[in-house]
Amino acid sequence: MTDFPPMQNDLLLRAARGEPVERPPMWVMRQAGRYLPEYHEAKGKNDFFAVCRNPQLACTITLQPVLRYENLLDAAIIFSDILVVPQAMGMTVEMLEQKGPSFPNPLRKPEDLEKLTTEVDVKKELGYVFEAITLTRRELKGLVPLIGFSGAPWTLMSYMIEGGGSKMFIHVKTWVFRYPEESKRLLQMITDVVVEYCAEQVVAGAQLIQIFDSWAGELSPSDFKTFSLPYLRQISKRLPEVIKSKGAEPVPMTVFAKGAWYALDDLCDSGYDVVGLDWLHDPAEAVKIANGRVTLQGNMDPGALYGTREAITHEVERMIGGFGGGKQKYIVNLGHGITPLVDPEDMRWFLEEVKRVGSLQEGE
Ligand code: 1CP
Repeated sequence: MTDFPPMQNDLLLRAARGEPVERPPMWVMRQAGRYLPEYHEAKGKNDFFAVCRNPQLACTITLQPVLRYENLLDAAIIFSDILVVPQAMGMTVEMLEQKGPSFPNPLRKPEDLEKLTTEVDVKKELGYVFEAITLTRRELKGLVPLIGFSGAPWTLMSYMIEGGGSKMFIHVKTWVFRYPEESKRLLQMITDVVVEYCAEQVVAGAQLIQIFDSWAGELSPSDFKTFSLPYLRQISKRLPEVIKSKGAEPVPMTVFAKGAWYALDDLCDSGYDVVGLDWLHDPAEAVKIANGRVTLQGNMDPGALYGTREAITHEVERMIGGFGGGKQKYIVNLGHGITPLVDPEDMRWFLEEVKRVGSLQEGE
């Protein structure tokens, strides 16, 4: 195991473990990325996945928001993408400028499963992610914890079958309703890779793992229980064991199942320490449902960052107030990733207001 510098700020880890904190920690999904001019500068003309595969560049971009918003952000998230897992399983994924990810040969028929690599050598295929994590953890010098992540099996399956982003999910729904058994076989193949991938991220230095189920909301409550939840549960159950078998210490785990508001109760019992919420949840309602079982993370509408300063302040007060002031079992975030064209100074205002409101004592 590598020795890393001691932590100067461990608010995120304490909140994730359910310990009381002076103020709620904050970070923002997709905080390293397209709204930052320094991201475009560092990326230059490089292909997106070439940047992911370059540990030095990935480290630089991961640090950008932490340095720009010094003393405001309480976590870094490693710069990478959820689609490196399908790549490791043998699929080609390209990132098209202005269009997003594209798979030239998506899985369209159950026979296509034979094209996937069966025994994925995660350390070999994704070694560049682990190198980037170790380098970034060192460069962070203990400033804030480093988050590792993976896509959830259902979300990754959707991309692998649709061949990119989707509005109607025609192809993956065809699988779910025509080939349910083959769908489960694919979900299991992805789950096995995700467990190994997340474990190696922790061995490399990741201090919390977040699983992004960005397309959870495309499933009915009943289908979520069949095609997503069992695999999310498998990950939370197996991951700590696999981490220990590699001689490392398990870390807190977060699940973010976007759109699956109906599943909050189940997610609170799914073995994760933290449950991420999108902005369709009313904070006070979510607190009631969670009833102290997990730490909640979220959930301001990312669109509020296009609003006035007054509007942002109002939303921050409403959010933190709804989560009961946030001194326990709460992590501030947006309800989904920060979107392009947000003014980085408006993001600063958001973070400053979170720090101010989150530091107020009861009655202030
Ligand atoms: O700070 C960070 O969070 C940056 C690291 C990061 C993360 C956590 C990136 C960089 N991508 C992700 C996760 C990711 N990627 C998710 C889960 C989170 C979410 O729901 O937003 C998803 C669904 C993807 C897939 C993806 N990659 C999309 C969405 C496409 C669609 O379906 O509409 C896109 C546009 C990308 C490209 C991408 N990934 C990351 C960045 C900075 C970019 C933009 C690339 C560029 O134009 O430079």
